[in-house]
Amino acid sequence: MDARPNDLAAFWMPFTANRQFKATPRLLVAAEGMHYTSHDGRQVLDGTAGLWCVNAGHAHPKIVEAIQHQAKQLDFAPTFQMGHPLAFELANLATSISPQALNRIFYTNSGSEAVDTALKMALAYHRARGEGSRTRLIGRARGYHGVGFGGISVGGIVGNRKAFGTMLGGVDHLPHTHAPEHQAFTRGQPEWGAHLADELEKLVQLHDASTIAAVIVEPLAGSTGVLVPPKGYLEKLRAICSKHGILLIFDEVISGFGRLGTAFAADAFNVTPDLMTVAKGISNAAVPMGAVYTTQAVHDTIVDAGPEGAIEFAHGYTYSGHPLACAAALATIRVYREEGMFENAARMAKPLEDAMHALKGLPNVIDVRNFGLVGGVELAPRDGKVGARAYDVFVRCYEAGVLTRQTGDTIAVSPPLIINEKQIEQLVGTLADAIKKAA
Ligand code: PXG
Repeated sequence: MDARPNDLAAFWMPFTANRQFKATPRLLVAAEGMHYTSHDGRQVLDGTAGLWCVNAGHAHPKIVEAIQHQAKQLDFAPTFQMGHPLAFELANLATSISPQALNRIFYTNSGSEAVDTALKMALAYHRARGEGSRTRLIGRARGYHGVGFGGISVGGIVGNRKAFGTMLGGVDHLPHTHAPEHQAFTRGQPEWGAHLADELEKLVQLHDASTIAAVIVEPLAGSTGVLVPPKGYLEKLRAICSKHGILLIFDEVISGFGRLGTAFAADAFNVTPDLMTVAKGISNAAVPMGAVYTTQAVHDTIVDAGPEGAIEFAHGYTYSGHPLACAAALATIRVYREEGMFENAARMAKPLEDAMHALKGLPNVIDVRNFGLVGGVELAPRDGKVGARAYDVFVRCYEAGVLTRQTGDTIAVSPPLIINEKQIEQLVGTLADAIKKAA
């Protein structure tokens, strides 16, 4: 076999500046707890939980053991017209920590698949109710819902859309809620912006409720640079959706599983959607997994509408409920519970908030945003080049032993939920130094 470890050409890397990366690669070779080991043997503090997903910390022994055991016991079993016990056991456990109304769960392998599944459920639900005219889907500017055609259609990040044609038809968008002139340096939820939910009423007036199936939003938008929902905004969206028979989908791929100091953003903001997409933290990213939670009403409407013996929802993936993913997720949720990780996230939210807001006043810092165990610091772009300064900060942090995440001109931090105060100091202290050096 011709394995060429020093030749980086064949791997076409996702969401990466391939030429730039391959000129100066950064490789991670091991991980444990709060730290990665880099290929040059350095310990790197994981300030991003991988990609917002390793919420329990790396290589937790109970999760590792569960996967090892399962690989030996039952490597794969179909879930189409067949089943295996762990898939049902996980569904029971996963719905025991979700908002009470969301007591049914459908498995996928990623957040992108969860989003496309939820959008299809919304269409199938209305059709089963005899309202097949409800086909329109509403997303939001700056929304990120993965990279499937459904997800990029309702998504609102131009760079993820412009190269890929005309998208799904019949999609419209709400405006985003980011307004630095009213909100800059807010701790937690901004006071300003709830009225932006009224834009949904305008879309209803434009299209008529009888044509609208669902609204999808991230309760807290992550990828677009940490946008915290204004006070009252999600409540208003909920009320308008309910008034017009529109399903509300929360995309909790990032906000789910403790990220905000509660099991879900729905708990943190006290607003319950009709469907909720998750991934990442459900299995601590140890084996890929995503899912859609729904209300019993959505489930029963679709399932009860099918004739006896017929497949009710013509959708699913070979690996929906993969045994290894189920084993990882079961162990993960138990670990979250047994070790009080959501509670630790809630305790660490304030120290992280204080540390992040102390960045105010450093060169080029134009905003700091935070909620739960998520922080974002936005920098003025360098020489009109979007992202160049933040990329510089990201690289400097990495070289100084801290992994952060750059999105546009924002540096986001979202550490594993097991972080302690000293590690928060190191994370944000390193970030502060890098911001000064990148001035
Ligand atoms: N919805 C949301 C809200 C997400 O954040 C997805 C869907 C798609 O999930 P998959 O598993 O298909 O990637 C995501 C993914 C970042 C970053 O640093 C965020 C994501 C993925 C990679 C990087 O902002 N979110």
